[in-house]
Amino acid sequence: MPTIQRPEIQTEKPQLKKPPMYKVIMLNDDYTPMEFVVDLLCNLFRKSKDEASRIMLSIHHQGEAVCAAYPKDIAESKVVQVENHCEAHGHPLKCRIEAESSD
Ligand code: TYC
Repeated sequence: MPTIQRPEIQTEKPQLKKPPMYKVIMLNDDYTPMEFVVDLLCNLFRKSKDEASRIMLSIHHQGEAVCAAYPKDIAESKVVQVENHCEAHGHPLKCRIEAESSD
């Protein structure tokens, strides 16, 4: 009788690595209207009006605040979208990205 080789069954879950995340940090300035920043946070970062107002005030008082974190390519494209939108409306608002600590 030939012996049948059973295929090996994988019992452990494959360890999929999460991509490194990058924070999008928005900076304060003296010119961009508060309402414009709140609308931007709602539309580009999908924040509720309450959360957007909280983040906007935090930027206004602390100088900067984290809006969200994404994989690097998405974070970079958010910065471009924010800055293009602001430039198109004549506002100087800037943002930058920063790698999230991995622990
Ligand atoms: N400081 C601005 C003002 O007083 C409001 C503001 C908030 C601007 C957040 C930029 O990222 C910003 N109109």
